Amino acid sequence: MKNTVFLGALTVAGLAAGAAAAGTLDDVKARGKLNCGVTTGLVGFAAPNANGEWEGFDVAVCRAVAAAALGDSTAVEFVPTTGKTRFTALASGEIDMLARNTTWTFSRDVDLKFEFTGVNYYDGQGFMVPKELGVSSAKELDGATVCIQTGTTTELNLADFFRSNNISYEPVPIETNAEAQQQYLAGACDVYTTDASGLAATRATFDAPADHVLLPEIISKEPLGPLVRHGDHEWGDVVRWTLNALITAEELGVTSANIAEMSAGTSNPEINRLLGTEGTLGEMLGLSADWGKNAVAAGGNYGEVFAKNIGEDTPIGLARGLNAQWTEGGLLYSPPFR
Ligand SMILES: N[C@@H](CCC(=O)N[C@@H](CS)C(=O)NCC(=O)O)C(=O)O
Repeated sequence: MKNTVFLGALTVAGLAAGAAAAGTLDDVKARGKLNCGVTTGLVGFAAPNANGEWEGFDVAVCRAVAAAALGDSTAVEFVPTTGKTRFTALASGEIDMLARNTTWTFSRDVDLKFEFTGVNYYDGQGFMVPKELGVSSAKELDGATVCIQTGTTTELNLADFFRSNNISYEPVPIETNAEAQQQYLAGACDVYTTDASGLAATRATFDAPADHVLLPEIISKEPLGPLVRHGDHEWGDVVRWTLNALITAEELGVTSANIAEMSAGTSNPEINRLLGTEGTLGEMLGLSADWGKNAVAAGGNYGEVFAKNIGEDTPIGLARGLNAQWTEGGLLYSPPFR
């Protein structure tokens, strides 16, 4: 029992060691459904729409994996998890994967015994304050009350930031984003801090978004991505290469508009391998030849998923920034499909 790094880690590590980690791909196929852990609700990333169907940037990862593994992007059971419950849900086998704005950190990977299969959003922690407070920098927050979600990296970064700047704060611990929003708008805390993407998504749902400002400081690196259980390698490959398929599709210009046509075969061998008209990549993964085609057809390539759910033309309004393709000055760089 070595972990003191992360709250709740003792139970989680224990469960991970005991869970039947191997064979999740077989389990998913036998069940005919993917159990995908998401947030309890963060508009743009994962939230049920007016018809009760889950939608969002993280939801799209679940749907793409279901399409790759089962040929059906609707064969997903969405399991809401909080910052605190998500790791136990994954370690215990209640969910097959977690796609919930979860930061890839050393201790989650190594000590909690998970396997991050990539990054679907490069983020960092920010601060939101009501405009009327007249604060223009996080360094002016000495003595502030801060709404903060428990079981997150946010908690740990906040403590580091205030300590290294020699200022103090009073945490107002909360469990879900909905609760944070409520408490913050009710004035129970002066500041809400979380991943900058989460702040943008939350602010977009306010009646008067312009009354709230995001401070300039980004105090951490938050590479957010899907994860599976450590040791669950075949399944991890399916999740990893499904995300890579969405990223590669954007790089190669495969879109939901041209995928049907391109699936008949193109003059680009990598597109053909991605879409399954050439090579045996599907077979290597234990999937059908058209797994990559199905993954991309589920919600479009990475860029389409981004634009539709959180991009500049949505109320959330996020720029691609670090999440642009490497060819466009960003960090998105899928290994080759060969
Ligand atoms: N990336 C951080 C924070 C993730 C997090 O919990 N973010 C909040 C605020 S954006 C959230 O997703 N809330 C949704 C919910 O409450 O279910 C982590 O992995 O610890």
